[in-house]
Amino acid sequence: MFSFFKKKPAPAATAPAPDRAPEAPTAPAAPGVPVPAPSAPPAAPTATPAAAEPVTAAAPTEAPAPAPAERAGWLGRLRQGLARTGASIAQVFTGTRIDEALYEELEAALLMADTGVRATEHLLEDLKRRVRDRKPQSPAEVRALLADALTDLLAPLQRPLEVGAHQPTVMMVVGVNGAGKTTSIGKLTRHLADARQRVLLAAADTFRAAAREQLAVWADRNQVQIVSQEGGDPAAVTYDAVVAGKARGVDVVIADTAGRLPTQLHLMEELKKIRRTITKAEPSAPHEVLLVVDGNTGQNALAQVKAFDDALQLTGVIVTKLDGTAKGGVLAAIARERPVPVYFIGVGEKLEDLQTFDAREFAHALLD
Ligand SMILES: Nc1nc2c(ncn2[C@@H]2O[C@H](COP(=O)(O)OP(=O)(O)O)[C@@H](O)[C@H]2O)c(=O)[nH]1
Ligand SMILES: [Mg+2]
Repeated sequence: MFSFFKKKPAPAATAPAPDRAPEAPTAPAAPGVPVPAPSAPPAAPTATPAAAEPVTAAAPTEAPAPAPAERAGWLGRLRQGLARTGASIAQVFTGTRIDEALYEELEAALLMADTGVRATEHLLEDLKRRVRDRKPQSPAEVRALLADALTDLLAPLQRPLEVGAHQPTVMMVVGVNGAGKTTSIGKLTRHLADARQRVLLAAADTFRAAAREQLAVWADRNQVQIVSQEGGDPAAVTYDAVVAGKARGVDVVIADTAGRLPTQLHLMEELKKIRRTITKAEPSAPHEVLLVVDGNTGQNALAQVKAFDDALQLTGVIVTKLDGTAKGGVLAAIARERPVPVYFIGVGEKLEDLQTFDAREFAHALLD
């Protein structure tokens, strides 16, 4: 689910759009209030003159609860995706004794699940501490303690994406080819549009005509605007989109980028250039730099988080394809080694397959 901040007064009431000052001073200190899950009816944050407080859209009358059936269906697909990993970890707890052999088996199972050495060590130490404190009587109880330890490890990754503190909120979406960037942008756009956010897409993957067309289909489907330019320079397209977004007073600008380049130019250099260009168009932007990673790539996903974060200072991660052969442990590795918030996880290609990340829910999907 998203959090929204109270919308500022309509741009027309303040100053002409092109030379509006950056809106940093109003950046709220407190987290926003959750607004309905993607498919729920829109919360419609209304523009009022008092702009400082986070919107109170969580009030039952304004923000109906997330559609439970949809979330449950999604959770089922997540459980299914993680079932094999879950089974091999569960195997560790089928015995009758809580001994060193159990911990050794658990270590192997966690490593197999892409958890990585550091997060595995952390989880084992934490688990042993919990076992000393709580003195469980059976391996099954130890497994419940492991779920607690995993929840605590993952908790810092759980943070809602917030829009509304800036107008527009400018997001740049990056990641290697095929990770699911364009698909995730499409789903995200739909969720934002459902919450009555006006979205403008920038087709900054200008290298492949197919990429532009794919984004245009999503734009069309969601009835949002798109800035696209055949064979154009990705940075120029993004710049135009941010300028247009400011002029038109949209709520969110999302730039889709390329994951592979046909030229000699290094991908990271190209993406850094896009990032700088966004800042030229709006000094407070980009407000979000989101990395999309394919959950199937295991420890490589962690390497991607580190590399993209070093180059671009990520604000969030979207982990896709946890419905396939993904092992899931990589989230623990990210939490331990590069804790960038995981805004969403994807478990399929359909719209409702992208949902917010919840640490406890994920830990239990994996371990119950
Ligand atoms: N199974 C599954 N497929 C996905 C998911 N997200 C994206 N895909 C598929 O992955 C492929 C690549 O996605 P795309 O958005 O084009 O990747 P991009 O190159 O990063 O823009 C497409 O076939 C998508 O339908 C997901 O969560 N689960
Ligand atoms: Mg794409």
